[in-house]
Amino acid sequence: MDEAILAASNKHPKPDGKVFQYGTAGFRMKANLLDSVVFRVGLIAALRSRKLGGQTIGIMITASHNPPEDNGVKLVDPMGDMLESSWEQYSTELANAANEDLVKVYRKLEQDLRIDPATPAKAIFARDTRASGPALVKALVNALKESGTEYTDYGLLTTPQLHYLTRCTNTEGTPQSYGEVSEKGYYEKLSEAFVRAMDGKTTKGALTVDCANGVGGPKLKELLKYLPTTVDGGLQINVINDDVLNPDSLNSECGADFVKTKQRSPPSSKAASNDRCCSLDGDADRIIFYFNDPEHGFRLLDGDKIATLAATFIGDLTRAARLSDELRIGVVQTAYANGASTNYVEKTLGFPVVCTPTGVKWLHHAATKFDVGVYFEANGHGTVVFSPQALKAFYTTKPESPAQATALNTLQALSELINQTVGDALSDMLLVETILAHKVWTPREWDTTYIDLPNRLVRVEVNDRNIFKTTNAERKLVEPHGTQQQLDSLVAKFKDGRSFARASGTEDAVRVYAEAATRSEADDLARQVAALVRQEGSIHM
Ligand code: G16
Repeated sequence: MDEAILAASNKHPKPDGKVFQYGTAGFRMKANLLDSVVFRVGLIAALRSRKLGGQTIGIMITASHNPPEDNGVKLVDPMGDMLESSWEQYSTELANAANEDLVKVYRKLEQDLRIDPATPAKAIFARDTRASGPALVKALVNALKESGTEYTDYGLLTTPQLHYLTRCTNTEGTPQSYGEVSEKGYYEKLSEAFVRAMDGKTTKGALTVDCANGVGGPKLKELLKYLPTTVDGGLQINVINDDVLNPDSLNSECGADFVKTKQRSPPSSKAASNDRCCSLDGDADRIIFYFNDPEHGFRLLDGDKIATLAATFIGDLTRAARLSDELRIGVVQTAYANGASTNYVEKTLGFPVVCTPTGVKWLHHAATKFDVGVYFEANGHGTVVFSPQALKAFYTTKPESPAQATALNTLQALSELINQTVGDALSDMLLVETILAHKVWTPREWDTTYIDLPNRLVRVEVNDRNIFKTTNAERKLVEPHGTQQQLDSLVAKFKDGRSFARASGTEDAVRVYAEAATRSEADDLARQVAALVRQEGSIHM
């Protein structure tokens, strides 16, 4: 087998001098550099599966919100969550092994991790719509074949669908079965839960969905076939930016990242004032809502607003179900969360807030410490996870009133509707529609629950982003030395000012976030901190 792995690996050689790093969401870079990485990720999947006694590992080939010329690859653990963090290091090690040492490093990992090579290995994989996807799939398949891994190719899927299928595959036929192991099973699960959660309520007006010209477009259209039609009081959805034939259009002037960072609608949107709109990202694991207010212009309903909406609704339901004394609800955010949202959750809703570093893996983990863990990054990536105790309470509590019975029924439906494995734009979209329908809210009413502090996110390109090292959930810089003090003195000049800088784990850039009392002050603070980062980046080369 070793000779066969080496021979296959020689067809996917590592480019000279390139250093790879398993980042915020796996390996991500220009697609033409990824061939050897994807091959080696296939080998890691084999090791991980064997280590876990032959459970199925998921592999997703996507670069999500990144531009069309990028691609990436990430691993999914058997329950559908992100790869256990200690394995990121092993993946990085194997990705960086010299071509001639690859088999040696692979066997050493096998030995060090006490993996029995005779254990069967299984993997499933899928990709998004990027033009570079099919060639990378070939590299992956070569590695899976040569490492003796049984695999299923699911073709094109959204990232959350692949997470769903990974969990379904590993729980099939057990009491924890998560659903039917097929794409159809995913649509059926979501649509049945949606109908049940809506409980006869209807939304008002259409929802315009911008699909970022990514895989979310065809998958949303497929989902719509399973959902009740407008004739039955179902959703009215206008799909825009669903061109998957022109590869250059992906995430270009559209999508969740564009809307969040530019703080404006995609130019292609024809939505009228007050119309509900949302944008997915390239692999449909993020969603952002927005609308145009005739008085105040563009209004963003980002991940923070989705988190507060979900926490409010589920909090009300647990009270009505008389479960609020026994279930702990908490909200998990990152440093990007708007200060006004954190304040609102803690002071108005009365729920604890936990702050973690960027990356769904961190938020998800922290959220599982609650019975109802609501986690969303401000960029729209998130979900709500329910503990086994919460699920037991939803399903076994004997209702003593019709109101309690209704609340329990809605909670059960939500636990099926909300993807328990990872943030899922399609599932989150249905969750928001459900809540707005129950509350009979327009986006404007949702928007006014609290007022965001004006904020600005800037992307700064530097020579080496890795010199920017942070602590305290990425809120403070420890390196380059002295930079944080300079940043603090800039922030001190602004009313309600807050700012931080951190290296992106998915793009070759440093991100600067700033918020302040007014729009112009937030912009000004962001500009000044970005200039500081640029300057430090050029000094410490
Ligand atoms: C990925 C991660 C998210 C993260 C985002 C940006 O999202 O899954 O948790 O917020 O990258 O990360 P960074 O600021 O480190 O570049 P996606 O949607 O691109 O997979």
